[in-house]
Amino acid sequence: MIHIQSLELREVRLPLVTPFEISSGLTTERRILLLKLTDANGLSVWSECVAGEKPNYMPETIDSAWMIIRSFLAPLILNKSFGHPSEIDAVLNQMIKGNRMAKAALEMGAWAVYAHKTDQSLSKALGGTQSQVPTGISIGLQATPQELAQKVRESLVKGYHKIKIKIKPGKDIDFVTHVRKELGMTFPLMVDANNAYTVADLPLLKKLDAAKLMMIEQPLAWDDIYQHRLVQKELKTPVCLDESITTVQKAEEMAGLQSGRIINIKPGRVGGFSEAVRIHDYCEENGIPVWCGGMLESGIGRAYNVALASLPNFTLPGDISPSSRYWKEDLVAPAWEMDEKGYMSVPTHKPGLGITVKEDLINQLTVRKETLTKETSHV
Ligand code: OSB
Ligand code: MG
Repeated sequence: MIHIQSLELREVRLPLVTPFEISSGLTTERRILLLKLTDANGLSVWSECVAGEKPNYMPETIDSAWMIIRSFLAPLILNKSFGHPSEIDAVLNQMIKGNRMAKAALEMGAWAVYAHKTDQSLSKALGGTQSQVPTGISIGLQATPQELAQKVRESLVKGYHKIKIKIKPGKDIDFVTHVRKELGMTFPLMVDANNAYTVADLPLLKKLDAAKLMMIEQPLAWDDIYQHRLVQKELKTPVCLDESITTVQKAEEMAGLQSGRIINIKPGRVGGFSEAVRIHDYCEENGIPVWCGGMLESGIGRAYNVALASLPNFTLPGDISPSSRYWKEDLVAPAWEMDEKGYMSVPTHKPGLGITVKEDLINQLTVRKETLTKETSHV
């Protein structure tokens, strides 16, 4: 049984080792919302909300998520009893529309509480079958094709199983062509546009076929499915949807309209693990490969992604990179690492997240804090 008695919200600031630029903005320091869920027996777990500082990827932000959790979501969960974490998302979705990143932070935290209480790893609780997952790297926009090729070269040497590069108009075909010319046509390379294009760019997008990419991620609008159909019809390269897939119904729309052939599942984007697993299962039944995306998470959010990525239909390498790719010092011990073959092990033999959260470091980095209990809930 899950019975959350208090919820602590924290904002921590963590500077990225390397600034990360996508088509809609640059991030140099993450403002991260962490939750600490404490149950009736005093068991505490940490979870992470993936919402960024600005609404440039999706509409939510760390500040909107904080408000939604405090005012609307926490009162639906606090001091209520749930038999299983899979019961939680229906309650949240019935009462509150959208705001899936805010919901996910709570829902995934409840799964971790459940995993701890039942003395199993989060991976096991979710139905994970893989004891290690291949790593992948997402490389932000670079100033020149030469600099990009250098970053890709270094990543290949480190052993990443998939290289994803960000593109936008003016930094696309020349950059991708240069990388292929310098480093070869066969290593696993893909691009992510974060909706920087429209259907008017179809002739340009078609030129990317020559680069033999694994996929092109979210070329069109963040909430579009229909127009991606026009792109997929014209391209040999598989289209992968990220932003557009917020529910399993959206995955069904994608498949039905043939708007894409691959899905990037981020549990934070879809409202948590229950929805993420529904998308995973639907894709598995329909022969659609999936991979686990990232949102520049700290080691806490990474634990949740790694657990999800251990499910059987995560057949493509995710945007799952070691702690050192993002942070000088991560919030967890041990830090997430990749082995010399480019794999990350899933902590399948430890209960819950399988890593220790550095509370002292979190305390030092905290710039904002709020504790919610039944008494502080006014809805
Ligand atoms: O589109 O996948 C994306 C980071 C922030 C917002 C959106 C995206 C990304 C990434 C980073 O690509 C992946 C990672 O966490 O390494
Ligand atoms: Mg993406």
